[in-house]
Amino acid sequence: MDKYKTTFENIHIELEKAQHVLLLSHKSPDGDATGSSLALAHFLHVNDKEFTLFNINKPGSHFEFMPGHYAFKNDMSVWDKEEFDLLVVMDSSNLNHTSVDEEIKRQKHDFKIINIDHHISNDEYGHINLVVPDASSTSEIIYHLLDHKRAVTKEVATCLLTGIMTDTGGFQNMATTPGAIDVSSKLMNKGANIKQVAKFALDQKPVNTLKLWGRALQRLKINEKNKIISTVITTQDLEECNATEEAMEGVANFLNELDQARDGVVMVLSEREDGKVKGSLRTTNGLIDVSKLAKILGGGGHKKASGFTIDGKLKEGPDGWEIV
Ligand SMILES: [Mn+2]
Repeated sequence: MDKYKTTFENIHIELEKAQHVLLLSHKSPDGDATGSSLALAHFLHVNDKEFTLFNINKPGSHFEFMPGHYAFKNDMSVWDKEEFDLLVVMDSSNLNHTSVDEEIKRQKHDFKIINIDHHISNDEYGHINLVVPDASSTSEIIYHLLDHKRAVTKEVATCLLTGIMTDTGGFQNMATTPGAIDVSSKLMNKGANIKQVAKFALDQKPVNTLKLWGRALQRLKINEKNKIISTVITTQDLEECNATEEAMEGVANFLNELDQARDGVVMVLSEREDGKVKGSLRTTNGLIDVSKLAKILGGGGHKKASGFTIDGKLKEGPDGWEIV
């Protein structure tokens, strides 16, 4: 992380200068988006900085163990009421993923953007870009940024450990690097509550989520020839299971663990409420780079985990499911 020291310094200078910071992360925030933005919120709070912690969707109830979670706002009036001069966007490879890119464009006053992320496909949309594709998670990057000021408290540590543990699938997927383990051990030394993280962020699945997963598993298709395992989730499923979009997130990772998925590609197509279909791609095959496939379809991500979004709806026809 040594080569990022100047960037850390520049970010701290901007944070210090700012009058009002707006903290933002991608919609349907996962453990990493929630944990990294909450950690920075704790840091600003301790330093008596005025800030607003915003996400278009409030984090799921299984993240409520994270200290300060109640500070999240999803009330759109924030965008008319508050005049921020610094926007920090975390875990979002482009501004589009925040679902408030239009609001950002609409702002008439001057503000700077700091972009902190670990996705290789990051657009570098910030005035300052701290993009570290080798990092397991944005939370791992935030650890180094805050440790630069010796500012990792117990509260911060629990939030950041959540981000690392969820993005590495409990230290099991390809993102599990020595760096991720090293930072996690330091976070435990700072008092991070690993038991809570494991219980609430990893193990506990709301019944609504399990119902939704049940539908996805029922529709599982294995193409032996092309080694593609796929399934679909519709907005009707979401409604009938009373589940949120975030509940869909773990399905692709779960399928990627299956023995049948070894060396193949996992694809989960999920219909979104905004008339789009999201595709999640996973592979454990060292020779396959699914981010290339995602890029062709207008998306991006990592070599082993990527995604894309296309306009359309999912429809079941005589030959199976298709995007129409
Ligand atoms: Mn992440």
